[in-house]
Amino acid sequence: MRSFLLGVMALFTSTVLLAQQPVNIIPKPNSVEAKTGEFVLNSTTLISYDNAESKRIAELFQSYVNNQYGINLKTAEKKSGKNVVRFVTAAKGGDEAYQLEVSPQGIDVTGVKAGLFYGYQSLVQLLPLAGKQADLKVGAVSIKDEPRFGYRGLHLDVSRHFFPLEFVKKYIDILASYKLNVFHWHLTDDQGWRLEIKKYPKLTEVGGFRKQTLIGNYKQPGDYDNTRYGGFYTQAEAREVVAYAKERFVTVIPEIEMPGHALAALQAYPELGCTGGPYDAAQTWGVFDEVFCAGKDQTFEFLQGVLDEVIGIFPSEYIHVGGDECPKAEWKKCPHCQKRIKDHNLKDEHELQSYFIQRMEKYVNSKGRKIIGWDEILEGGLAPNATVMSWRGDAGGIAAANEGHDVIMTPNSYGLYLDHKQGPDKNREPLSIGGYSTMEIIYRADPVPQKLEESKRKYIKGIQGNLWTEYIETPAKVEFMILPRLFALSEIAWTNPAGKNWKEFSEKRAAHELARLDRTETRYRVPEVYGLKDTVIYASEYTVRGLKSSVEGAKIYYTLDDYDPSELSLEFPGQLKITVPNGSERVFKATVVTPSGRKSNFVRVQIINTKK
Ligand code: TNX
Repeated sequence: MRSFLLGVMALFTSTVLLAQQPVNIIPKPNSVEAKTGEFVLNSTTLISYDNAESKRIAELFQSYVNNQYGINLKTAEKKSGKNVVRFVTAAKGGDEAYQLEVSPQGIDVTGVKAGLFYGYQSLVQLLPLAGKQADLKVGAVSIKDEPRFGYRGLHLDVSRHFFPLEFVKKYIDILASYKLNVFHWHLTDDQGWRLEIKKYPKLTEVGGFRKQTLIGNYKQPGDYDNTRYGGFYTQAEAREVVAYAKERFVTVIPEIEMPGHALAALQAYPELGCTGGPYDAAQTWGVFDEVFCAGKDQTFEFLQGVLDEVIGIFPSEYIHVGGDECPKAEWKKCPHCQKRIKDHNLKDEHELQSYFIQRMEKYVNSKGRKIIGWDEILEGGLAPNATVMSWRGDAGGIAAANEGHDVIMTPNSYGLYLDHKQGPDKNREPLSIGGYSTMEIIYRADPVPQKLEESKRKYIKGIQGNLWTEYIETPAKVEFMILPRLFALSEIAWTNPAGKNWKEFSEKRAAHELARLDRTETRYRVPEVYGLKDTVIYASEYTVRGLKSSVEGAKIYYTLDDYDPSELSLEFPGQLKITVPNGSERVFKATVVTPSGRKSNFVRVQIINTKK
């Protein structure tokens, strides 16, 4: 009896002590087997590598553990035995695949190239939340992982607002930590040309600056700040970004806009426009009639000269040539453009736009590269080898795939416009362009449209989030706009949709990852409390329950007086019964406050008792 009891007790303690620990990784790995037990990493643990490639990743891990926990680990070559974190270069599928084995004896991260780096990214997410601690416990687990899509991108517009080089690097760090592998750098637009071109120095000297900038939301006539604004990256800096990204397995795709969104270039070289100018770089947002002249050969010579240098700086397979939002008004009036239409038997200005892009495509192809463009490049006939970025919904992507062209899905309708506001009420959000996109909208989107015929689905190469910065002036606001929506984006890019579960994603893994971010300087938007939406209820009594905080370790506070709740308010007790006298109403507002003191927007429930 005694031994039986002891046996039961032993079993009990072992299941308690050896319970499986949650595997909080974003994006969710494609195969996870949680095991019992844990590995304890402390100052006696060794990090091992087997060649120069794994040594670099091993050292990344070493400095991460040092920075986050103040634990200084030693590295060594080909170490076997217990208490070792091993980075092993061995192919486990494609270049992006990895395997991560955590057992009480040690940790093995296996993969080649990007795969090994992604294994490292998964491992650091499994470490406990940062802070000084002697023992870092990592639950035993066996992970086999590889991405659903080969193209997982994030875009940044540095024309509307300019961001310092150091921040561009941080942006790349952020996207790489969620296993994205493309940084689409939107370098030119109406409001500023941001890349040094040696052959055309005025592009940045003149085109890099605008006279002033619109204040607040777009309206006509607007209010302006009366302050010259601008900046640009030298070629040396751009190369630095390319090299920095490469170390993180991120490809930088540069975008040079043509034939529209060209005012900054025209400010510098007015002879490239239909009328010859003068032109001013735009001081407000939108679409402008003044575009590159499609009739003058000079325009093509210029753009080829630009692309020669761009191709020299950026080794990416793709060069983005824009192609979006090009009004045809000027071309209709321009004798050069009309002559071009006649000489080439083009039907209209749409075919002229297609002529423009196809001519540039030939040039880019002759240099061994491919073009990618926004979905307007479909109009008037698609350039033969072009890849299409579908942004105005998914129709452009579907049309391109049906024609056998590769497609990157980035539609605003899938929530992938990260400049859109993150809550339904604009008065609770910072200034933005409008629209509406949340982590949930993105999470629920599937990049492969159901409407697309099975045999054409292979043309969908991946997805991308776009961050247009008309209304985003600071690095802090960039971070606020991408986080945490990037979590959902990375997950639909990486993880097969079979096991999708919004509740598990949002309340467990995203909440945990936000708690990690909460301990850093990086800004993010605290999602509203889960389990409640703005509502009006007609009743004499209402019980609020089932609320969940959106950040692990955060608290929920509430008010009943219609003031905005904060950490100064009452803490939500888990369940709250509200009674409303006849002919009265009560307003319940709840907000999430994180351990570092960041606050979500409130959610508001109005309870009205209409009885007399
Ligand atoms: C459309 S997306 C644009 C950009 C704007 C953006 C604002 C695309 C190809 N063109 O020029 O910044 O909307 O959301």
